[in-house]
Amino acid sequence: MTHGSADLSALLPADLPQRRLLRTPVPGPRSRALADRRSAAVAAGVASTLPVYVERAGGGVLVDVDGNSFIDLASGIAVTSVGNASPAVAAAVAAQATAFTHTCFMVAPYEGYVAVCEALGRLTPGDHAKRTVLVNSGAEAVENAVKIARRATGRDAVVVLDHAYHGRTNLTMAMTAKAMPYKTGFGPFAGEVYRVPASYPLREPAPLTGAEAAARATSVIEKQVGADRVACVVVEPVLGEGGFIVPAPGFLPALARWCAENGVLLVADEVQTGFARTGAMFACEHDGVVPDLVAMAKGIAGGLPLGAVTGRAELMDAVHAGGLGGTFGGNPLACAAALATIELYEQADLAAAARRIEERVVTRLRAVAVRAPQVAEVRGRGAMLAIELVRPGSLEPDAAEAARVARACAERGVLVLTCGTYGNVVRLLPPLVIPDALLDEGLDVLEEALLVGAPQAAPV
Ligand code: PLZ
Repeated sequence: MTHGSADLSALLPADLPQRRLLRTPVPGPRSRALADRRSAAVAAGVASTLPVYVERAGGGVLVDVDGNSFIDLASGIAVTSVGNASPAVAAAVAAQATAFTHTCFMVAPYEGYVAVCEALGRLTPGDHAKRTVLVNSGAEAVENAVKIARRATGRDAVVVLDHAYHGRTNLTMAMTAKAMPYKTGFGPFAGEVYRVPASYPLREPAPLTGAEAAARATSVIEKQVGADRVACVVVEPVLGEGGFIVPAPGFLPALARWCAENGVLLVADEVQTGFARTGAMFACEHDGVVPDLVAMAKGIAGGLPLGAVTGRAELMDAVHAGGLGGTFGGNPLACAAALATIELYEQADLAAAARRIEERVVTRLRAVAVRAPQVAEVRGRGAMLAIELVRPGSLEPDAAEAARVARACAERGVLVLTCGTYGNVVRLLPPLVIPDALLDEGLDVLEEALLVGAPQAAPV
């Protein structure tokens, strides 16, 4: 092992070459045929980033039905952090599938559910006594965190941040900031949800410390809602879909202090930031913040659907028996996958891998940014990294440029995603086990996409 890198190759499927390879134009003929079948069968409201159909995936590559092998800098939106088709996860799921696939934990319980709850109690921030409930998705985790917060405090109001994303169910749509595509035409939305300003350092009219940005938010709560009506403040420690926005230092601690002083619960939505993604097991750790409740999903189970809420025992247990649950919540296959996945995060120290990825990517992209006038900022934490694109010489968001860069990468065999309230952010979420050479090749392609065909600065 050399300094700054670690050999994680044992965690990759042995029979799948970790390489970029284009055999056909993107999309190839088989993918185009599937696209035709799709348009006659799949609801038009479900959109896909990549126009190809996947046949296999493993480690840091996706292989399509035409034999093209893409470098995966998306991880299925921060899910396959331990690598796609991780051998340890696949084996755990296969073993569980032959033992039993489902009983419903509310009908006939099993050890896997309990073991996942034990692990999450140990891994989430804070040494206090904790309890956990398992669900199926990120949105369901956030919904349950709000239910628990309301029941435990006896209060109704829920405070969320500008640029927040919390899901697509009715309550979580209300909590999500962006109308198109998430909310437009889907109302009316759940009530008692209040939005306050976030900390968005690039776009503040004047520089604001984290404490000042928190005071701006809490003053809106006090004036427009009333602190004593608020059950919880729900925050993404790094705003995800909103643009990978890292708040100014001190923002989250000041918000946490205000919550504690006012009997308001702090709920961390760690659905995207959790599980080693940002270089710590949970992103709140970077700010030394201990949330009352943590909502989790995505990276928890190596690609199987699982969500969770972990929180202070007295809050979680304020809910009456039978008040939490669901048919599939904590499905045995998902629990087996989660236990294998969590073991990988810990044993292979994938948080350290995320920090190495950050160093590698940020160094590289900051150098590119000097030559790419449309890059306003390179930011993020760990392996949750982004570049915000603007019209050169201004801060005017350039969504078309983000779409162009993502498309150019896809055509050259690299999958990157966009995000942001203004749609102008290109984000990178590589699997934490991605080989260095593959990551570097992906960055070569991204660099070329940024430098060739970009809009030029307007002449002065
Ligand atoms: N909270 C912070 O990032 C999911 C959304 C993809 P689910 N983000 C990806 C899309 O367009 O639907 C997310 C998140 C945060 C909650 C969620 C919701 O998680 O598992 O998609 O319900």
